[in-house]
This record gives sequence, C-alpha cells and structure tokens, in this order.
Amino acid sequence: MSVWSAVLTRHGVGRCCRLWCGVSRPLIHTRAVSVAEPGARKSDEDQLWEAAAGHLPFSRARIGSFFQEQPALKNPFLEDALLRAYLRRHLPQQAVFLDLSAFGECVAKEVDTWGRECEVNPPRLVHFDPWGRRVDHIVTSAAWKRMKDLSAQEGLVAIGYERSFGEWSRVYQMSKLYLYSPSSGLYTCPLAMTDGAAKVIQSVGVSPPVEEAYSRLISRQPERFWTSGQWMTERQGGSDVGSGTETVAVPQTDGSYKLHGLKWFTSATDADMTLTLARVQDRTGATTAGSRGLSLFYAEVSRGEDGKLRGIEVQRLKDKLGTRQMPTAELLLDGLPAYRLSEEGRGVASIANMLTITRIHNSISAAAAMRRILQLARDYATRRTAFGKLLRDHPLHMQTLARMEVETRGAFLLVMEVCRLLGREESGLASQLDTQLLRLLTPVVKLYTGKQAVAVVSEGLESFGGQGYIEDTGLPGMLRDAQVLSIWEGTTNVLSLDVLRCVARSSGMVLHAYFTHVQSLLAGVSNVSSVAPAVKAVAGALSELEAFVQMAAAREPGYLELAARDLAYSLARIYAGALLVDHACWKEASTHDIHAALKWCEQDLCLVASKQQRGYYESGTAALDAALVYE
Ligand code: MFK
Repeated sequence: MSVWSAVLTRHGVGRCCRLWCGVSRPLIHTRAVSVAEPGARKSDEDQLWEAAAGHLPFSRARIGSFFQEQPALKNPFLEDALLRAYLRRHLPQQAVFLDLSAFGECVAKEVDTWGRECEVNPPRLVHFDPWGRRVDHIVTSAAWKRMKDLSAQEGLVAIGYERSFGEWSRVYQMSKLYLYSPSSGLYTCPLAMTDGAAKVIQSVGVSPPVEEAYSRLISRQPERFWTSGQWMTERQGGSDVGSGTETVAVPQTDGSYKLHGLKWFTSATDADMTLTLARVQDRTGATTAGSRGLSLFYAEVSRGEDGKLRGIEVQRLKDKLGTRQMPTAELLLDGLPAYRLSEEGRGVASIANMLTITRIHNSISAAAAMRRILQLARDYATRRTAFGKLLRDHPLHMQTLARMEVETRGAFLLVMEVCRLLGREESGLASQLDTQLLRLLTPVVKLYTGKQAVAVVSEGLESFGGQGYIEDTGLPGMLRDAQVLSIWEGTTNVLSLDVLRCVARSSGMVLHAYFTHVQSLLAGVSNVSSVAPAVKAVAGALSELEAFVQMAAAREPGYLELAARDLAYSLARIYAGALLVDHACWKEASTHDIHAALKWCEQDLCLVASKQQRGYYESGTAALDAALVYE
C-alpha cells in the first residue's frame, strides 16, 4: 500500500469526501498546508501528512506537474510544402523565396504577437473630448498601427503594382498576404480595400485629384502609405446596392461634391481615404433611382482645424461576432467633400474592379485560415498525448487532418489560379479566354473558399479538444474571423447569382472558357496512370456539367436560379480537381500530391447533375421550400 493510500485509509478521507460532495475527491490538501508553530516538534501525524503530500499530484500550494505544451507557430512559409512547390513551379526566382522565407520568420516570431494584441486590445470610439466637444476619435492599438507600417515596408499592396515579376507579380503579392493574413489582426481587411482602391483609380485614370492618393496607396514608405475604405453598404442595401443606396452628392461650384447619407458598414474606418457610391442631385434636387443612378466618389478622411472630422460623424462602432481587431463603423456623411471618379451613373461598374480585388483577397484569407489551423493542429498532434500515444499516432485523428489538408489544397490552388489570371490580365498578357475565366472564377472562388474556411477552421478547433474553445489560446477567434469570409463582399447566394449574371451577360462565353481550360488541363495529364481515377472523375463531372448547362439553358428562368448555388459549387470542385491533378503530374510532384488529387476527386464533383436527377430545381420545389420554412 502506498503512503498516499495509507493516509487515506487511516483518516477515512475518501469516505468523508464522498459524503460531503458526492464524489470521491480526497480532501487531503486542506490538511497538507496546516502550519505548525515555529520551533514546535512535528507530530507523527504531521510528518505522515507531509510525506504523503510529497507524493500528491495536487495541493493548494501546487497545481500539479503536468502542463500541456502549446501548439507552436513555425515559419508558415517553410511549413507549407504546397506553397513552396507551387512557387518552385511557376515563380522560382530566388528573390521571392528569400523574401517569403524571411517574412514567414518575421510573422511567426513577431507579427503573430501583434495580431493577438489587436484582438485583446480592440478599437474603441471616443465621441467627446473631456470638455464635451465632439471628436469622434477611433482609438486603435499600437499593434494595429505597427501593422500599417509593416504593410508598407513589406510592399503588401505595392508588389501588385510594381510588377517586378511580370505576370506572376500578383501570385507573389498574394503569397505574402497568405502568410500574413492569419497573424495580421485583420489588417488584411484595410489592405484588401487599399488594393481595390488602387485598382479602381488605375482603371479610371491616375490623374488629379487622385494622383497623390494613388501614389500613397502603393507606397512602401510607412510615412507616406495610405489605406482606403470602401463605403458601399447602407441601411437598405448591402447586397442590393442599386436600390439601397440613399446617399446623395450635391454638386459644388468648383466641380467637387458634398455627400450626405448614412453608411451602415464602413470597415477599417481609420483609413485615410475612401471610395463610395452616391446619387448626383440635379438642380431641382432630384436623383436617378436604381443602379444607373449611382456614381463613384473619392473622399479623404481628414480633420479640420477644430479637430473634428470633415463632413463625417461616427455614429457607433459595430459590435461584431468576429473581426473585432478592426474598427467597423456606422458613419453619417454630413457634407463630406468628395470628387466624382466615374461618369455619372457608372458607379457600380467602376467599383466592380474593387470588388474583384477584395473578393480575391477574401479568398486568400480563407485559404490562409485553413492552412494556419492545420499548421497548428499538426504541430499540436506531435505534442499532445492521449490514450497512451501522441495524437499523430491515432489513425482517425490523422484521417481528419488529412481531409482538412485536401480541402485546403483545393482552396489554395483555386485561389492561386485566380491570382495567376489577374496577373496575366494586368500585365497585358491575358487572352480573351483568361479574361472570361477571371470574371467567372472570382465569385466562384470567393464563395467556395469562404464556406470551406468556416468548415475547416471549425473542424480544426476540435483537434485541440477543449482548449480549442478557450479564448486566450487565440483559437476561437480564428473561427469567429472565418465566419465573415462568406458574408463580406457578397454572400454565398449573392455571388452564386453573380455567376449566373456573368454567364448571361457573356452569352455563355465564360462557361466556354471554363470548359476549354479544364479540358486542356485534363489533356495534359491523360496518360498519367497514378492519377487516372481522378482524371476520369473530373472528365466525367465536366461532361455532366456541360449536359446540365445545355439542358438548363432551355428551361424557365427560375430553374437556373434554384440551381445557382450548386452550380457554383460544381464549377469550383471540378476546376479544383483539374488543378490538383495537374499539380500532381508536375515533374517534382510528391506522392502526397497524388494522394490529395485522388482524395479530392472522390467527392461528388458535379452537384448540379446529381441534384437535378432528384428534381431539386423543378418549379414546384420553390413553393415546397417556402412552405416548409413557414409551416
Ligand atoms: C472584413 C470585415 C468585415 C466586417 C463586417 C462587414 C459585414 C458585411 C458588410 C458588407 O455589407 S460587405 C458588402 C457586401 N455587398 C456586396 O459585396 C455587393 C453585393 N452585390 C453585388 O455584387 C451586385 O452584383 C452588384 C452591386 C455588384 C451589382 O448589382 P446591380 O446593381 O444589379 O448592377 P448590374 O446591373 O448587375 O451591373 C452594373 C455594371 O457593373 C455592369 O457593367 P455594364 O453596365 O458595363 O454592363 C456589370 O457588368 C458590372 N458588374 C457587376 N458586378 C460585377 C461587374 N463587373 C465585374 N465584376 C462584377 N462582379
């Protein structure tokens, strides 16, 4: 019998405890800390208690000797075999590898801590100064400000405009953002809008009054660098911008405008400038309704000599599920000085360039969130023991992580494909097919990766057990932040309808580009036996998709609308399958690449075909769905 059980038996501690609280919990710690009189001889009993305490795992003075090692964030570039392989294949320049490797080290060693600081020290709004004057000051953390300087120094926007790597410059820029995003404290949100604003200005022409702003948006000098907001959503319109925008633009004699309206979601509201939409008033005060009445405006966010924001009142900061690191505000525009950038009535078409960029950034953040939770989970699996062995030695745990890995790989290759196409378009190398693919894939990739990120990050939290649910590990915030990815910049359904719209507007040419490109990817790998089942699956799904599209084109308009979401998913899964197979057949591909391609292609790649066969999109189903919801 051990000293411990001898003591318990002798004092009947277990029994006493059972009577007291209903469970067998030794109360010996209450005894072990009793303090003897100084100099007094210890009784036999005390000595026995002390001896026993030496063997105890818990006491009031000790909390046990086991502490779980936490998951370590290592250099995310060196930890990412797929990213490095992708770059070795397409952009093997040493400068890129050196930069990403050094940046990855900086992210793991330093930036990640700043990101955490942004989370625990979120922005707050100070409405009044101590003497009652309205100041509307959004106070942000020191870490948030450091993120701005870092973004400039690292060229996180600039790289896309310097184009030092030609058509691959966007891939380089987005690779860097991919490493940065999960540690950035959501600073990638203002960077997305900054990049989008630079793109819009470039497309409408870099001339006064935005010449200076443009040079600041793409600057690498922290003291010059500006960020931009994108104030599009109003109380009536987040998705339906055309009918929901109430803001009016009142012409001034000098050719500028003053804006009056209420912007409901303005993210990264501490930006230096913004692009926004408004309706120009004519002399009678009338405006044009709908999308065609909207124009695009540029405005600087500045303060007058009285310290007050010019033409802006910050109503309140939003109380959000996640992305709390970043200020999102409701703004009253009360005579905000602005310049019109688009032709009158061409606001939506002009801001669409910004949407393309922010949706690609969104997709990068989605793929990055998946990659990051996996990196942490796989590290943790080498540190955590359960049931006598490390988590990495439990086959079911490894199966779960492997499934997450396959999802992440598909997302990564899809996003990089869009970045590749964007880079080709911007460097003047895009064929018509490339341009059409870019238009179609941008909403597809955004909606698909946004949803995948929530699922993968949620699954990832489970691999930490209860710790995945504990705030100060930083893990729950990853799930909260992932949830915005399927909402911000277009929800899943809005983007699914955007897919239909671009198919219709191009008279089907975007789909023609899609089929042509997937077929060319498959043709390049048709003789590779190791991926033959995957090639067969993608080719089969592609044929099903083609047949579905032809059939659906002849159906009533509502038919395709009901199929829109499944169609977008099918487009994403088939394209990702083709990319995974293509990557698995690259000369330096590993057996893991082959395994990933095969696994991906085992799922239902063409959802629309299987659901159409079950009558999901027939006209009666809409009424049945509505009746089911409102029963
Ligand atoms: C990260 C922190 C987040 C914090 C919390 C935030 C919570 C969420 C806050 C938000 O509200 S985020 C904003 C969400 N809203 C959106 O993303 C907008 C969604 N709506 C759309 O995407 C609509 O499709 C859109 C407003 C762009 C267009 O609708 P319309 O008014 O019906 O316009 P229309 O007639 O389809 O297109 C007008 C022109 O734009 C056409 O050009 P043309 O006149 O030359 O033919 C279109 O081709 C062009 N266009 C439209 N969408 C395009 C596009 N061009 C390229 N790409 C596109 N995606």
